[in-house]
Amino acid sequence: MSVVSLLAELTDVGASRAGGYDRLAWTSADADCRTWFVAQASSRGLEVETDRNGNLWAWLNPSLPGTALVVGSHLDSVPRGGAFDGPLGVASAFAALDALGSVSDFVPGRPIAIVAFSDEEGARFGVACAGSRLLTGALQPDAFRALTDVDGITTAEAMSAAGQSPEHVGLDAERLARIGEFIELHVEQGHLASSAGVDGLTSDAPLGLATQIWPHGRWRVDLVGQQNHAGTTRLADRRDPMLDLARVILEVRIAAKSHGILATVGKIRVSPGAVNAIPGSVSAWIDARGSDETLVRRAMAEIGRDAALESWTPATPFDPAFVAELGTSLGGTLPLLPSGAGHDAGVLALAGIPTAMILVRNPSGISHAPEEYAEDADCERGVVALAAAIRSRAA
Ligand code: HGY
Ligand code: MN
Ligand code: MN
Repeated sequence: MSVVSLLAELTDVGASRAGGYDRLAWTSADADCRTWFVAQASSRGLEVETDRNGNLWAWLNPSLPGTALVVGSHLDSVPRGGAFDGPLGVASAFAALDALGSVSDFVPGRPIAIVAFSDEEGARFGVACAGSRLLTGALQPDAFRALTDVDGITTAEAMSAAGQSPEHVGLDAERLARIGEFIELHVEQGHLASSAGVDGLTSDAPLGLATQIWPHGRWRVDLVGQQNHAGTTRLADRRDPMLDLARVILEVRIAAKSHGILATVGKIRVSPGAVNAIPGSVSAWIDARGSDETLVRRAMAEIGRDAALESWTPATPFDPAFVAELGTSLGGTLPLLPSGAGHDAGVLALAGIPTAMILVRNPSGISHAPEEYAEDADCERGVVALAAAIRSRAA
């Protein structure tokens, strides 16, 4: 089945009326994505399982000796996310196995698994790559179970409601030991490369290999005022945290510019959130990233405000030898790019697993938005490359 057809099967899953996709972790849309994964895996005779952390696995020849080659990505999205961030990697994995299955001389010499990591975006509970971080022990069970969404629902309650026990989340050393290498195909996100002085993907070079993931973190700032009536409280008597929020948002942009990093206030929560009440409190979340960890830390120190760090990803280089080997097996011409976006591949790399990412050109330069896009022909090229990568690593 082509990757374009596989993606088309997800067109209506979690489609937002406002455009894009709402496939947040442990919601009904997430469940529908999981149903799609199981159906694709089962129809290919792959052995399907959900691990203790909610990650989905589809195994080809699991009883073969040796460690597995794992390919895949994630299926969840940010609110109003794009169609490709995550699903392109999972759909391409199924399409690549289909392509190899039709090649008579492809006989896997090791187990192969397709994975869909759970809650990569951290859009509902705030911590990115929750499924892969639990798997590798980078996220502790208690810290995970304490996370809540905007309605105060805990991860444990959301998982239980979705039929997945949260009881045994955490490091899965036995499963980790089975993973020999991981290759994640992913849609290119932004033209960061060009700003980093590296040519981004172009129509002449629609595929690339990631060299690293830039350090990035998420901070929360809580601002407290005095809730009061909007129509009866004199200006002089107000303690309005919204004014403070306005200053924080400006300070974030100024600090980002002066330190040469990227920083965003993309999420706020206002209490009580009534048009006729001065807020009593406001929470804001800052996403800050950059090529240099020191610059990110310095910028955040400049903003101050007791910003509480909620999620941190250190600078994550991919194993250069593994990336080089993969590049050679793919013809030796793919451009090498840094990734400003975080990925499960980064979590596995930090756990010591040889990991690489195949990036597929996104001419829109937009991601985490409905306009995110990859051309059919480039998606097909990605499958050809992934199939070649699997063949070179698993034959
Ligand atoms: O936020 C990120 O960089 C990724 O898309 N989770
Ligand atoms: Mn992604
Ligand atoms: Mn994403």
